[in-house]
Amino acid sequence: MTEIRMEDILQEILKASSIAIAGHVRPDGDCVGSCLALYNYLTTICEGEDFRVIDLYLEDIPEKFKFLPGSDRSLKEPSNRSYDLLIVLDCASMDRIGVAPSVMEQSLQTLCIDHHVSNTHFARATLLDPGASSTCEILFEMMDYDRIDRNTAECLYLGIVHDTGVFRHSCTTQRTLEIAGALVEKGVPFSRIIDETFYQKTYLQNQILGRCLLESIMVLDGRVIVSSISRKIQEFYGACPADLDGVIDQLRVTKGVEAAILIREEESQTYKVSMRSNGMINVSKIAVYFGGGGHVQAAGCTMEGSLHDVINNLLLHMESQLQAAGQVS
Ligand SMILES: [Mn+2]
Repeated sequence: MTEIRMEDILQEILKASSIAIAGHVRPDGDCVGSCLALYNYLTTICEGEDFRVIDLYLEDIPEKFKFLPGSDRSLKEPSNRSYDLLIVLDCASMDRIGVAPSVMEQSLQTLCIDHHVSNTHFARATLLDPGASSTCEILFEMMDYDRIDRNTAECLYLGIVHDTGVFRHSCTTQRTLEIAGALVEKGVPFSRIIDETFYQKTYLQNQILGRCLLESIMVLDGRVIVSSISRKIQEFYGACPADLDGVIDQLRVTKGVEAAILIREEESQTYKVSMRSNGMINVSKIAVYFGGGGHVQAAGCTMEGSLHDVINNLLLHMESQLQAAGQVS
C-alpha cells in the first residue's frame, strides 16, 4: 500500500508495457468518463509504440454514454491475461470492481485513482483525492494539458458534469470550474453533453415523472413532499426502476420543501423508499432506522406493510426532526 504523488504518476504508468484500465460495477458517468479519458489519452500519447498493449475493461456502458470516443473498444469479459499494470478508476473497494477481478489478481502492479473518501486502499498503490469533484478531475490534473485532445476532453467533461450534478453539488470547487473551462477550450460540445446525457429523458420517463408529480402530496405544513407509484402503474407504462431516476430530485426542488419522499411499490406490501433532504432533515438517520442507508441528504430503505403505514412511519421521523429544528409546532 503506497501513496503516489501526482507528478510521478504518468511516468510510473508509462513504465508498464501492458496496461489494463478498469472501472466499477454499474458504471456511472464519472466511471465511464474517466476510463475512456485515460484510455484515449494513453492510446494517443503511446501511438506508434507497437510494443505496448492498452486494454479497457468496462461493464455494459449505458446507452447515453456510447457516443464517447473509445466506448466501442471496451472488453466486457474478463480475460486471463496478465498485465504489468492494472489501473482501477473511480472504485472505492475491491467488491466494486466490475469485470476485472481476475485481471486484478494477475496483474503485477495495481493502481487505484479515486475521489471517494471511503476508499479502502485495496490496490497496491493509490492516488486518492477526496477533495476532487470526480475521478475525471484528478485525471485532468495528472495529464499534460497540451496533449489532451478533444476526444479525451469530452470524456473528462462528461465525468465532471455527472459527479457534480451539472456543477450544482457541493463537491464543485473553483478548480472544478476552471478545469471545465479549460476543457471547453478544447472544443467540447458542452450543451450537447449536458442535455443528452444528463437532462434528456425518454417519453416514458417523462410520463412517469408527470404521473409522480401529479400524485404527490404536501404534508407537515408543506415541509415534506411525498409521492408513490404502484406496481400496477409501473406495469402499465412498462417502466423499470431506472425510469424513475430524477423523479425524487424534481420533488426535492419544490419550493418550501425540506425533504422529499418517493415510494415505489416493488411487490405487494413491499416498498422501495427514496428520500432527499435540503439539509435540515438527516434522511440517512431515518433510512438507517428502517434498515437502509445512504448520505445525510440522499438515502433509501425498503419497507413493508401498507402504503399508508409506510408513509406514516416515515413522517413520524421527519416530524420529530423538524420539531427538533423548531420548524413545525
Ligand atoms: Mn466518481
